[in-house]
Amino acid sequence: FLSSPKTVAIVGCPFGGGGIPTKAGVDKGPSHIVDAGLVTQLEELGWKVEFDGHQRFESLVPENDPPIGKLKNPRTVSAVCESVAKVVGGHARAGRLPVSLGGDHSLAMGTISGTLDAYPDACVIYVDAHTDINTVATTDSGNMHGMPVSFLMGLSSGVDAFAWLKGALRPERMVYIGLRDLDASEKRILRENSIRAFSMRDVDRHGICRVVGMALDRVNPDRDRPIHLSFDIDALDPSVAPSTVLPVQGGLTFREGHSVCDAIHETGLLVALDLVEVNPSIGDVKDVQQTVRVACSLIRTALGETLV
Ligand code: NNH
Ligand code: MN
Ligand code: MN
Ligand code: MN
Repeated sequence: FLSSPKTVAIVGCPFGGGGIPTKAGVDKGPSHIVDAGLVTQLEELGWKVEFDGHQRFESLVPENDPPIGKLKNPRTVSAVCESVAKVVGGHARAGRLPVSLGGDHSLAMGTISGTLDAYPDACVIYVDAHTDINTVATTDSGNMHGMPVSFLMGLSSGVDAFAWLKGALRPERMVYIGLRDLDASEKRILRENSIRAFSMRDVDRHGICRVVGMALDRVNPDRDRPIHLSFDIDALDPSVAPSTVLPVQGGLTFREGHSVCDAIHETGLLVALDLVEVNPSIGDVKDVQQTVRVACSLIRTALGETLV
C-alpha cells in the first residue's frame, strides 16, 4: 500500500451503549484523553493532527431500542458503529491515520470495518484481557462490547440491525495479545475458527517482544500488510490502568503495554489505532489521571515516541 500516513485524525467516540449498563461513564473517556493534551503531544512528535471535536451520536440513537434476543441496545450500537465506520474509512482512504478513542469496545465493529473498507488486506492486532468474540448465540451478558469480533468475522450473522456489517475479517488476519478472562464459549469459538491467541501465559513464558513477533508472523508474515491496532486499556494490569469497567488481575505491565505499541510502530505498517474502555467514573481522581496518562502514552508510543 501507499507510504505510511503523516496525518493523524482523532476520532473521539463518546459512546457507552455497548458497555455494562450499571457501570456508566465510559462515554467520557475520549474527552478526558483529549483534554489531557493528546493533540499537542502528537504534534510534538511531528504529526499533523486533525481534530475538530468529538463525534456526536445523539441523532443516531433510536427512541426505542428493546433487546434483540439477549443483545442490549442493538440498534443504537449498530447505528453508532456504522457511522464510525464511515468516518474511520474516510480518514483512512484520504491517507490519514485514524486514532479512535472510546468509549466501549463495541466501537471496534465500526473502526475495524472502516479500516477494512480502505485496506481490504489489513490485519488486526487486538490487545485485550478479553476476546470480545461472543456471538448472538453465546453471549451471556448481552453487552455488545463483548461481541464485536464475532460480528466482524461474520460469526453473528442474521441480525437485521447489523446488515451493513460485512463480516469481512478473516480469522487468520487477526491475533490477540494479553488474554486472561475468557468465557467457555469464547474458548470454543477460538478453537473452532483457529484464531491465534497469545494469553498472559505466553507473555510469562516468552516475554512480550517475542509474543509480538510471533503475533506479527501469524497475521503479517511478510510484513507487508497494513495493521489496525485495537487496544483495550483493560489489557493492562489494573495497578497500571485502574479506571476501566472490567479490571482483571495479572495483566500487562506499563512497559509490556508500551512494548506492544513500540513494536507495531517499528513495522511502519500501522494504519489505524483504537484506544478504548477508559472509564473516568471508575476509581478516584488519581486512578483516572493515571489511566488517562497511560492511554496518552500508549498512543504516543504507537505513533513513534521513543525514550531516548
Ligand atoms: N466476556 C464478557 C462478555 O461477553 C466480558 C467482556 N468484557 C470486556 N471486554 N470488557 O473487553 O460480556
Ligand atoms: Mn475489549
Ligand atoms: Mn477487555
Ligand atoms: Mn520507533
